[in-house]
Amino acid sequence: MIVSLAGGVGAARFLTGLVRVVPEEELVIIVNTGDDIELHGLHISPDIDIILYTLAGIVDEEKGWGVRGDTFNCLKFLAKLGCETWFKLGDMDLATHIFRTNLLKRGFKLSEVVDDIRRRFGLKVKVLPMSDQRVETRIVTDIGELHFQEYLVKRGASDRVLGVKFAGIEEAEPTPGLIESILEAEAVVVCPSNPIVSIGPILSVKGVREALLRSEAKKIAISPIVAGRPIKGPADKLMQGLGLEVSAYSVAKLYSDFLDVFIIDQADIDEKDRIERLGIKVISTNTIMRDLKDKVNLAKVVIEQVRGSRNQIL
Ligand code: FO1
Repeated sequence: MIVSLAGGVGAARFLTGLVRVVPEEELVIIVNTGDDIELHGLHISPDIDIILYTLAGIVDEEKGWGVRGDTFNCLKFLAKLGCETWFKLGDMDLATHIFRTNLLKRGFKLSEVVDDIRRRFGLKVKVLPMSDQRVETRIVTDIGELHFQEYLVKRGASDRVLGVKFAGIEEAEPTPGLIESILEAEAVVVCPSNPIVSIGPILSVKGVREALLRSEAKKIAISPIVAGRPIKGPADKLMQGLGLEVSAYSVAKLYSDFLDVFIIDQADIDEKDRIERLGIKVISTNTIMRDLKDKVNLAKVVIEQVRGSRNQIL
Protein backbone atom coordinates (compact mmCIF):
# COMPACT_ATOMS: atom_id res chain seq x y z
CA MET A 1 0.00 0.00 0.00
CA ILE A 2 1.23 3.48 -0.92
CA VAL A 3 0.04 6.35 1.28
CA SER A 4 0.14 9.93 0.00
CA LEU A 5 -0.12 13.15 1.99
CA ALA A 6 -1.89 15.66 -0.21
CA GLY A 7 -3.07 19.24 -0.54
CA GLY A 8 -4.84 20.63 -3.59
CA VAL A 9 -3.77 21.25 -7.19
CA GLY A 10 -0.08 20.14 -7.10
CA ALA A 11 -1.01 16.93 -5.31
CA ALA A 12 -3.90 16.20 -7.66
CA ARG A 13 -1.64 16.56 -10.71
CA PHE A 14 0.93 14.19 -9.23
CA LEU A 15 -1.77 11.68 -8.19
CA THR A 16 -3.10 11.64 -11.77
CA GLY A 17 0.25 10.09 -12.68
CA LEU A 18 0.41 7.84 -9.63
CA VAL A 19 -2.93 6.13 -10.38
CA ARG A 20 -1.50 5.15 -13.77
CA VAL A 21 1.55 3.53 -12.19
CA VAL A 22 0.06 1.88 -9.07
CA PRO A 23 -3.35 0.12 -9.03
CA GLU A 24 -5.94 2.41 -7.39
CA GLU A 25 -6.82 -0.24 -4.79
CA GLU A 26 -3.26 0.04 -3.43
CA LEU A 27 -3.47 3.79 -2.80
CA VAL A 28 -4.53 5.75 0.27
CA ILE A 29 -4.61 9.55 -0.03
CA ILE A 30 -4.63 11.55 3.21
CA VAL A 31 -5.96 15.02 2.43
CA ASN A 32 -5.64 18.40 4.16
CA THR A 33 -8.92 19.85 5.45
CA GLY A 34 -7.47 23.04 6.99
CA ASP A 35 -8.63 24.94 3.87
CA ASP A 36 -12.27 23.91 4.45
CA ILE A 37 -14.68 26.79 4.77
CA GLU A 38 -18.38 27.35 5.37
CA LEU A 39 -20.01 29.64 2.80
CA HIS A 40 -23.75 30.18 2.11
CA GLY A 41 -24.40 27.63 4.87
CA LEU A 42 -22.48 24.96 2.94
CA HIS A 43 -19.41 22.98 3.97
CA ILE A 44 -16.74 23.38 1.26
CA SER A 45 -13.71 21.03 1.28
CA PRO A 46 -11.55 22.46 -1.55
CA ASP A 47 -8.58 20.09 -1.35
CA ILE A 48 -10.74 16.97 -1.15
CA ASP A 49 -12.88 18.12 -4.08
CA ILE A 50 -9.84 19.04 -6.18
CA ILE A 51 -8.49 15.51 -5.69
CA LEU A 52 -11.82 13.76 -6.30
CA TYR A 53 -12.67 15.86 -9.38
CA THR A 54 -9.17 15.40 -10.80
CA LEU A 55 -9.07 11.63 -10.32
CA ALA A 56 -12.63 11.35 -11.67
CA GLY A 57 -11.47 13.24 -14.79
CA ILE A 58 -13.99 16.08 -14.38
CA VAL A 59 -11.79 18.86 -12.99
CA ASP A 60 -11.40 22.19 -14.78
CA GLU A 61 -7.78 21.55 -15.74
CA GLU A 62 -6.98 25.13 -16.57
CA LYS A 63 -7.85 26.37 -13.07
CA GLY A 64 -6.98 23.12 -11.31
CA TRP A 65 -10.19 23.32 -9.22
CA GLY A 66 -13.93 23.25 -9.88
CA VAL A 67 -15.78 21.18 -12.48
CA ARG A 68 -14.92 21.43 -16.18
CA GLY A 69 -17.59 23.35 -18.14
CA ASP A 70 -19.35 24.55 -14.99
CA THR A 71 -21.68 27.57 -15.06
CA PHE A 72 -22.14 30.18 -12.32
CA ASN A 73 -25.88 30.98 -12.42
CA CYS A 74 -26.50 30.24 -8.75
CA LEU A 75 -23.58 32.47 -7.73
CA LYS A 76 -24.91 35.33 -9.92
CA PHE A 77 -28.27 35.01 -8.21
CA LEU A 78 -26.62 34.93 -4.77
CA ALA A 79 -24.88 38.21 -5.72
CA LYS A 80 -28.32 39.71 -6.56
CA LEU A 81 -29.43 38.68 -3.08
CA GLY A 82 -26.53 40.65 -1.65
CA CYS A 83 -24.28 37.67 -0.78
CA GLU A 84 -20.50 37.80 -0.99
CA THR A 85 -19.39 35.84 -4.06
CA TRP A 86 -15.58 36.11 -4.01
CA PHE A 87 -15.30 32.31 -3.77
CA LYS A 88 -16.33 31.09 -7.21
CA LEU A 89 -18.69 28.16 -6.66
CA GLY A 90 -20.01 26.72 -9.91
CA ASP A 91 -23.48 25.21 -10.28
CA MET A 92 -22.25 21.61 -10.58
CA ASP A 93 -19.66 22.15 -7.82
CA LEU A 94 -22.45 23.46 -5.57
CA ALA A 95 -24.22 20.11 -5.90
CA THR A 96 -21.23 18.46 -4.18
CA HIS A 97 -21.34 21.02 -1.36
CA ILE A 98 -25.11 20.63 -0.91
CA PHE A 99 -24.77 16.83 -0.89
CA ARG A 100 -21.89 16.90 1.63
CA THR A 101 -23.51 19.48 3.92
CA ASN A 102 -26.79 17.58 3.97
CA LEU A 103 -25.06 14.33 5.01
CA LEU A 104 -22.96 16.12 7.64
CA LYS A 105 -26.14 17.69 9.07
CA ARG A 106 -27.69 14.22 9.24
CA GLY A 107 -24.77 13.13 11.44
CA PHE A 108 -22.44 11.41 9.00
CA LYS A 109 -18.72 11.99 9.49
CA LEU A 110 -16.72 13.87 6.84
CA SER A 111 -14.68 10.70 6.13
CA GLU A 112 -17.93 8.77 5.50
CA VAL A 113 -19.23 11.47 3.17
CA VAL A 114 -15.95 11.61 1.24
CA ASP A 115 -15.97 7.84 0.88
CA ASP A 116 -19.54 7.97 -0.42
CA ILE A 117 -18.71 10.66 -3.02
CA ARG A 118 -15.54 8.77 -3.97
CA ARG A 119 -17.59 5.63 -4.67
CA ARG A 120 -20.25 7.53 -6.62
CA PHE A 121 -17.44 8.95 -8.79
CA GLY A 122 -16.30 5.37 -9.53
CA LEU A 123 -12.94 5.77 -7.81
CA LYS A 124 -11.27 2.81 -6.10
CA VAL A 125 -8.55 4.81 -4.38
CA LYS A 126 -9.09 5.41 -0.64
CA VAL A 127 -9.40 9.13 0.19
CA LEU A 128 -9.11 10.06 3.88
CA PRO A 129 -9.69 13.58 5.15
CA MET A 130 -6.98 14.18 7.79
CA SER A 131 -9.62 14.49 10.52
CA ASP A 132 -13.39 14.37 10.97
CA GLN A 133 -13.13 17.35 13.32
CA ARG A 134 -12.90 20.91 12.04
CA VAL A 135 -9.42 22.37 11.72
CA GLU A 136 -9.14 25.86 10.26
CA THR A 137 -5.94 27.27 8.81
CA ARG A 138 -5.69 30.92 9.81
CA ILE A 139 -3.14 33.34 8.46
CA VAL A 140 -1.94 36.02 10.83
CA THR A 141 -1.31 39.13 8.73
CA ASP A 142 -0.60 42.83 9.18
CA ILE A 143 -4.35 43.52 8.86
CA GLY A 144 -5.33 40.81 11.38
CA GLU A 145 -6.14 37.09 11.31
CA LEU A 146 -7.76 35.70 8.15
CA HIS A 147 -9.22 32.35 7.14
CA PHE A 148 -6.80 30.83 4.59
CA GLN A 149 -9.37 31.23 1.76
CA GLU A 150 -9.89 34.89 2.68
CA TYR A 151 -6.13 35.41 2.62
CA LEU A 152 -5.66 33.55 -0.70
CA VAL A 153 -8.83 34.01 -2.74
CA LYS A 154 -10.60 37.09 -1.32
CA ARG A 155 -7.47 39.20 -0.80
CA GLY A 156 -5.16 37.60 -3.39
CA ALA A 157 -2.38 36.73 -0.90
CA SER A 158 -1.57 40.45 -0.77
CA ASP A 159 -1.21 40.85 3.01
CA ARG A 160 2.04 40.52 4.88
CA VAL A 161 2.19 37.12 6.61
CA LEU A 162 3.21 37.17 10.26
CA GLY A 163 2.23 33.64 11.24
CA VAL A 164 0.08 30.57 10.54
CA LYS A 165 -2.32 28.86 12.97
CA PHE A 166 -4.29 25.64 12.71
CA ALA A 167 -7.33 26.37 14.87
CA GLY A 168 -8.80 23.22 16.43
CA ILE A 169 -5.73 21.04 15.74
CA GLU A 170 -5.28 20.01 19.40
CA GLU A 171 -8.77 18.50 19.53
CA ALA A 172 -8.66 16.95 16.05
CA GLU A 173 -8.39 13.16 16.01
CA PRO A 174 -6.90 11.45 12.94
CA THR A 175 -9.66 9.81 10.87
CA PRO A 176 -10.21 6.10 11.61
CA GLY A 177 -7.58 4.02 9.81
CA LEU A 178 -5.26 6.95 9.07
CA ILE A 179 -2.50 6.12 11.56
CA GLU A 180 -2.75 2.40 10.73
CA SER A 181 -2.36 3.14 7.02
CA ILE A 182 0.90 5.03 7.68
CA LEU A 183 2.20 2.26 9.96
CA GLU A 184 1.37 -0.47 7.43
CA ALA A 185 2.39 1.39 4.26
CA GLU A 186 5.09 0.25 1.90
CA ALA A 187 5.78 3.92 1.19
CA VAL A 188 4.51 7.32 2.24
CA VAL A 189 4.70 9.96 -0.47
CA VAL A 190 4.47 13.63 0.45
CA CYS A 191 2.98 15.24 -2.67
CA PRO A 192 4.37 18.47 -4.15
CA SER A 193 2.00 20.55 -2.03
CA ASN A 194 2.46 23.67 0.05
CA PRO A 195 4.56 22.52 3.05
CA ILE A 196 3.06 25.14 5.38
CA VAL A 197 -0.70 25.13 4.74
CA SER A 198 -1.29 21.81 2.93
CA ILE A 199 1.14 19.30 4.44
CA GLY A 200 1.68 21.29 7.68
CA PRO A 201 -1.86 20.68 9.01
CA ILE A 202 -1.71 16.92 8.22
CA LEU A 203 1.63 16.57 10.03
CA SER A 204 0.15 18.47 12.99
CA VAL A 205 -2.77 16.09 13.52
CA LYS A 206 -2.27 14.04 16.70
CA GLY A 207 -0.08 11.00 16.13
CA VAL A 208 0.72 11.56 12.44
CA ARG A 209 4.33 12.68 12.80
CA GLU A 210 4.97 9.95 15.38
CA ALA A 211 3.47 7.35 13.01
CA LEU A 212 5.78 8.57 10.22
CA LEU A 213 8.77 8.21 12.53
CA ARG A 214 7.70 4.73 13.66
CA SER A 215 6.62 3.39 10.28
CA GLU A 216 9.04 1.25 8.30
CA ALA A 217 7.60 2.68 5.08
CA LYS A 218 9.97 4.45 2.71
CA LYS A 219 9.18 8.15 3.08
CA ILE A 220 9.54 10.16 -0.09
CA ALA A 221 8.67 13.80 -0.77
CA ILE A 222 8.56 15.82 -3.97
CA SER A 223 9.61 19.45 -3.74
CA PRO A 224 6.86 21.97 -4.50
CA ILE A 225 9.57 24.65 -4.80
CA VAL A 226 11.52 24.84 -8.05
CA ALA A 227 14.33 27.37 -8.55
CA GLY A 228 13.30 29.28 -5.42
CA ARG A 229 9.62 29.63 -6.40
CA PRO A 230 6.46 27.61 -5.80
CA ILE A 231 5.01 26.02 -8.93
CA LYS A 232 1.59 27.34 -7.86
CA GLY A 233 0.14 29.18 -4.87
CA PRO A 234 1.48 31.35 -2.06
CA ALA A 235 4.10 29.01 -0.50
CA ASP A 236 6.83 31.63 -1.02
CA LYS A 237 4.90 34.34 0.85
CA LEU A 238 4.00 31.97 3.68
CA MET A 239 7.54 30.61 4.02
CA GLN A 240 9.03 34.12 3.97
CA GLY A 241 6.48 35.24 6.56
CA LEU A 242 7.63 32.42 8.85
CA GLY A 243 11.27 33.42 8.34
CA LEU A 244 12.09 30.45 6.12
CA GLU A 245 14.28 30.48 3.03
CA VAL A 246 12.18 29.72 -0.09
CA SER A 247 14.06 26.73 -1.47
CA ALA A 248 13.84 22.99 -1.98
CA TYR A 249 16.39 22.66 0.86
CA SER A 250 14.11 24.54 3.21
CA VAL A 251 11.22 22.15 2.42
CA ALA A 252 13.50 19.13 2.94
CA LYS A 253 14.46 20.55 6.33
CA LEU A 254 10.80 20.75 7.38
CA TYR A 255 10.47 16.99 6.68
CA SER A 256 14.01 15.96 7.65
CA ASP A 257 13.01 14.14 10.86
CA PHE A 258 11.12 11.44 8.92
CA LEU A 259 12.18 11.75 5.26
CA ASP A 260 14.27 9.12 3.40
CA VAL A 261 14.20 10.44 -0.17
CA PHE A 262 13.61 13.94 -1.55
CA ILE A 263 12.83 14.50 -5.20
CA ILE A 264 13.96 17.87 -6.50
CA ASP A 265 13.72 19.42 -9.92
CA GLN A 266 16.78 19.23 -12.15
CA ALA A 267 16.91 23.06 -11.96
CA ASP A 268 17.81 22.67 -8.27
CA ILE A 269 20.70 20.24 -8.71
CA ASP A 270 22.97 22.73 -6.88
CA GLU A 271 20.96 22.08 -3.69
CA LYS A 272 21.63 18.32 -3.76
CA ASP A 273 24.71 18.27 -1.48
CA ARG A 274 23.20 20.52 1.17
CA ILE A 275 20.01 18.40 1.29
CA GLU A 276 22.03 15.17 1.44
CA ARG A 277 23.87 16.57 4.45
CA LEU A 278 20.49 16.43 6.24
CA GLY A 279 20.75 12.65 5.86
CA ILE A 280 18.24 12.50 2.99
CA LYS A 281 18.82 10.77 -0.36
CA VAL A 282 18.22 13.22 -3.23
CA ILE A 283 16.94 12.39 -6.71
CA SER A 284 16.75 15.11 -9.34
CA THR A 285 14.36 14.88 -12.26
CA ASN A 286 11.80 16.97 -14.11
CA THR A 287 9.12 17.78 -11.52
CA ILE A 288 7.15 20.28 -13.61
CA MET A 289 3.99 18.46 -14.71
CA ARG A 290 2.83 20.02 -17.97
CA ASP A 291 1.08 16.96 -19.40
CA LEU A 292 0.10 13.41 -18.52
CA LYS A 293 3.49 12.07 -19.64
CA ASP A 294 5.28 14.35 -17.12
CA LYS A 295 2.90 13.22 -14.35
CA VAL A 296 3.41 9.52 -15.13
CA ASN A 297 7.18 9.96 -15.37
CA LEU A 298 7.33 11.67 -11.98
CA ALA A 299 5.18 8.91 -10.44
CA LYS A 300 7.54 6.30 -11.95
CA VAL A 301 10.58 8.04 -10.44
CA VAL A 302 8.87 7.90 -7.03
CA ILE A 303 7.80 4.26 -7.32
CA GLU A 304 11.26 3.27 -8.55
CA GLN A 305 12.54 4.38 -5.14
CA VAL A 306 10.11 1.97 -3.48
CA ARG A 307 9.95 -1.02 -5.78
CA GLY A 308 13.24 -0.81 -7.66
CA SER A 309 13.62 -1.08 -11.40
CA ARG A 310 11.07 0.46 -13.77
CA ASN A 311 10.36 -2.97 -15.29
CA GLN A 312 8.75 -4.14 -12.04
CA ILE A 313 6.22 -1.31 -12.12
CA LEU A 314 2.75 -2.44 -13.31
N1 FO1 B 1 -9.43 29.24 -5.84
C1 FO1 B 1 -9.38 30.51 -6.26
O1 FO1 B 1 -8.30 31.06 -6.45
N2 FO1 B 1 -10.54 31.23 -6.47
C2 FO1 B 1 -11.77 30.69 -6.29
O2 FO1 B 1 -12.78 31.37 -6.47
C3 FO1 B 1 -11.83 29.31 -5.88
C4 FO1 B 1 -13.02 28.65 -5.74
C5 FO1 B 1 -13.03 27.28 -5.42
C6 FO1 B 1 -14.25 26.58 -5.34
C7 FO1 B 1 -14.26 25.25 -5.01
C8 FO1 B 1 -13.07 24.58 -4.76
O3 FO1 B 1 -13.09 23.28 -4.44
C9 FO1 B 1 -11.86 25.25 -4.84
C10 FO1 B 1 -11.83 26.60 -5.18
N3 FO1 B 1 -10.63 27.30 -5.27
C11 FO1 B 1 -10.60 28.63 -5.66
C12 FO1 B 1 -9.35 26.65 -5.01
C13 FO1 B 1 -8.95 26.62 -3.55
O4 FO1 B 1 -9.43 27.66 -2.80
C14 FO1 B 1 -7.44 26.56 -3.33
O5 FO1 B 1 -6.72 26.32 -4.47
C15 FO1 B 1 -7.12 25.48 -2.34
O6 FO1 B 1 -7.77 25.65 -1.13
C16 FO1 B 1 -5.61 25.42 -2.10
O7 FO1 B 1 -5.26 24.12 -1.89
